[in-house]
Amino acid sequence: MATPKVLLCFVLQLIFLLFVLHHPANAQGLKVGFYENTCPRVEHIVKEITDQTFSVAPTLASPLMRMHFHDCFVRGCEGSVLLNSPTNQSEKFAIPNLSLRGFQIIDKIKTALEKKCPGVVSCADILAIVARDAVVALQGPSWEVETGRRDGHVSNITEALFNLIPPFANITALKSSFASRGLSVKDLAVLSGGHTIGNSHCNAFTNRLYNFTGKGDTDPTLDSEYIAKLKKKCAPTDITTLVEMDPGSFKTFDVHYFTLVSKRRGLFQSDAALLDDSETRAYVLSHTTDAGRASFFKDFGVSMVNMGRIGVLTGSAGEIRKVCTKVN
Ligand code: HEM
Ligand SMILES: *[C@@H]1O[C@H](CO)[C@@H](O)[C@H](O)[C@H]1NC(C)=O
Ligand SMILES: *[C@@H]1O[C@H](CO)[C@@H](O)[C@H](O)[C@H]1NC(C)=O
Ligand SMILES: *[C@@H]1O[C@H](CO)[C@@H](O)[C@H](O)[C@H]1NC(C)=O
Ligand SMILES: *[C@@H]1O[C@H](CO)[C@@H](O)[C@H](O)[C@H]1NC(C)=O
Ligand SMILES: CC(=O)N[C@H]1CO[C@H](CO)[C@@H](O)[C@@H]1O
Repeated sequence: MATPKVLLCFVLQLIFLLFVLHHPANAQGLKVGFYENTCPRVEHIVKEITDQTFSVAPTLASPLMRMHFHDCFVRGCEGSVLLNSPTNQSEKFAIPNLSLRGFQIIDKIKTALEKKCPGVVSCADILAIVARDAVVALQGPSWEVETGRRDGHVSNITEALFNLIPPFANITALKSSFASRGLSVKDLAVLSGGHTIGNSHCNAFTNRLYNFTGKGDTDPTLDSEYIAKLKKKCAPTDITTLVEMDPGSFKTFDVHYFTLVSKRRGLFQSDAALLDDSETRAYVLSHTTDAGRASFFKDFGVSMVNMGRIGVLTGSAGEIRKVCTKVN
């Protein structure tokens, strides 16, 4: 009598264990498949909308990917970048945010999810899933996105100004900014590769072209032919023109960013700075051709997951917003 019961119990325990080990929660309480029971179709629903969006507006993929980065680097990945403020004092009004676009897509996804599984999926998780879908849409790698983040209550323009890394950051500042968020030097090199897609406004780099040290000079670390090309696109005070960060393949997620940096054609000082540290330099130099593609793709997924763990709210912290632009 007891034997089959004991056996059954054992088998159930084994199944449970295998299940838990398959997608274990990490130290922060996130895990792949967090909505398995509460909103099993979440990733399908997101993908339907992102596919549809990127097919008609492919240029939205890069800013939507960047949105997750901005979210995570200010207060952690808890959706603060999405909040509106009646007095324009939330993060999205900080100067570095000027160019974030695609907020309406996040709202559209949230509306669709609220219909299917009301009050379940956080806005912070939507950003993490969309970032992955955006990279996939541009022929980049895919990775399993950890979910289980909850949304924060606060968004503060001053914090965004202090926490977002400026394009003129040097290697010391970049490394310490990443380290303070639990990210490694390798994560810095790998995630900088995100600049293989998208555009930048001229004003993020015109100092390098016209008045680098206040003497009307140029940045000696930027290739002089490239400077001449960029000057044709950007006048000294231009704050509206967009320039492809990886000219020729800004719509394709590839290793070409590392080729550019190695040729001293990284657009920002923060890109060029990767050559100033032995570890980041080695990473750049070993990923300059398609031979480095598979390794970069694998690393990128790992580093995006690492980034997605910064300062998350889990368990009973925070809330699940009903509308991503405002707290409940
Ligand atoms: C390491 C420090 C970083 C700095 C200083 C930096 C800075 C910038 C700047 C100044 C722009 C141009 C914004 C504009 O003028 O429109 C930009 C664009 C972009 N960044 Fe970064 N970034 C950094 C890291 C990252 C990371 C970690 C990611 C994601 C993994 C990322 C993804 C992007 C993308 C996709 C764009 C293009 C956005 C678009 O097309 O609208 N960046 N970044
Ligand atoms: C907030 O910014 C928008 C433009 O983004 C502007 O139309 C509006 O007047 C601003 N509101 C306040 C209170 O400054
Ligand atoms: C925003 O953050 C700054 C700097 O941490 C702080 O001084 C300020 O009080 C905050 N503002 C609000 C409205 O919480
Ligand atoms: C790097 O930037 C930081 C902060 O802007 C500055 O304090 C530091 O002196 C710079 N380091 C080097 C080596 O230029
Ligand atoms: C270059 O910068 C210096 C110092 O900030 C400033 O005095 C000068 O007017 C600038 N020159 C140009 C051409 O903008
Ligand atoms: C200061 C400023 O103009 N901030 C912008 C930040 O981004 C949002 C969304 O695109 C704009 O509406 C704000 O105007």
